[in-house]
Amino acid sequence: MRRLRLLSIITLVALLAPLVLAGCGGKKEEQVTELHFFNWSEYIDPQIYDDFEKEYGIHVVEDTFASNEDLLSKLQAGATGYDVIVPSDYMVAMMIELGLLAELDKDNLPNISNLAETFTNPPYDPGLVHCVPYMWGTTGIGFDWDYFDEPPDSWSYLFDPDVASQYAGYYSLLNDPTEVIGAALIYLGYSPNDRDPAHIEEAKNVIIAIKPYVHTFDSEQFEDLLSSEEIHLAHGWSGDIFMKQVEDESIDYVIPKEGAIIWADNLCIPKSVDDSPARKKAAELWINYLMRADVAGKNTNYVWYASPNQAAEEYIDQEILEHPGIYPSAETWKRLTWSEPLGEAQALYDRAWTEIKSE
Ligand code: N2P
Repeated sequence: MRRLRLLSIITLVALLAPLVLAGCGGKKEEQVTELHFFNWSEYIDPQIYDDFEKEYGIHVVEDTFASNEDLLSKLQAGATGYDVIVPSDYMVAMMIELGLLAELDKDNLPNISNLAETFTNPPYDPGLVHCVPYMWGTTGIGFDWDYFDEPPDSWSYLFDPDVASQYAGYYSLLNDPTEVIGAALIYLGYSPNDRDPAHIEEAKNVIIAIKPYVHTFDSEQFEDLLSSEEIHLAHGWSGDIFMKQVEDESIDYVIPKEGAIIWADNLCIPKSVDDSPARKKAAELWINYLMRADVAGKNTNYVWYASPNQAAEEYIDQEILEHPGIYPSAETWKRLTWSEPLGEAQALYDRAWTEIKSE
């Protein structure tokens, strides 16, 4: 009997304690100890996760996606577990239109003042209402000098059957509809944002014709495949190749003479996070941390992608700041094109991609 009374007192105390405590300190916010970051693969210095956790007690869990279209379909399928995502420019515009992004509270992002002027008002998110730029780069051709006397500086290496057949089985294309169809359009002399159904059809047929020569469609390991000499050419992203070059000097990267796509990836918070003020705050804390000058500098030194963060420059290695493959010259800039949201034509690209992949 006495035991029973003691037990019920203990239960009562256990039940009431949180209420009493909450009452004392006003309404206590739920403590966030874990954050889910949905990023491209190999796109952050992992040390930054440890540093952030040490400083703020929040553990960042990383999950990776391989393309903007992948990221979009996960969100559209109802994924609500991600606190911070990293879409590229054109995808930011699409996501804003679809109502998938939360608005940022600038009061929680003082480090936004570190950004270079040119990145503070991008056309895909004027005034940085939803996102802040993370890194930028270009999409070109990675290659292994052991197999070339001259850099393979033309898309014909990948898309002209006469040339591409010489590399049959030894090259990869990104597993990315916007990049692959965009590159084929550039090869054909069109814009990577071309909306003419006949041109998109033409690009699709070019890709289907060379598909037998493609070793693999890959966006996450192409630099490793180059290094292991499984492939000699890779349609790929600048920084991934340069990062690999550090350990394998025979690997290099070239922006094709016909032109290429330039892109900027952005840190954004999915709309669903608005339901939890504590999670939203933690997400903003993480974004603000990534914009801290020393952190952004350290990150660029690791991933070899250009930083939109002006204040970070004093922390970025000179070798990177002066690298023409990372910060292209004015001359090269003229050949670069940003991807745009395609509106109605998006369906044509989607259909073309499905046909390419199922051929
Ligand atoms: C990093 C991939 C860069 C993202 N591995 C291309 N938008």
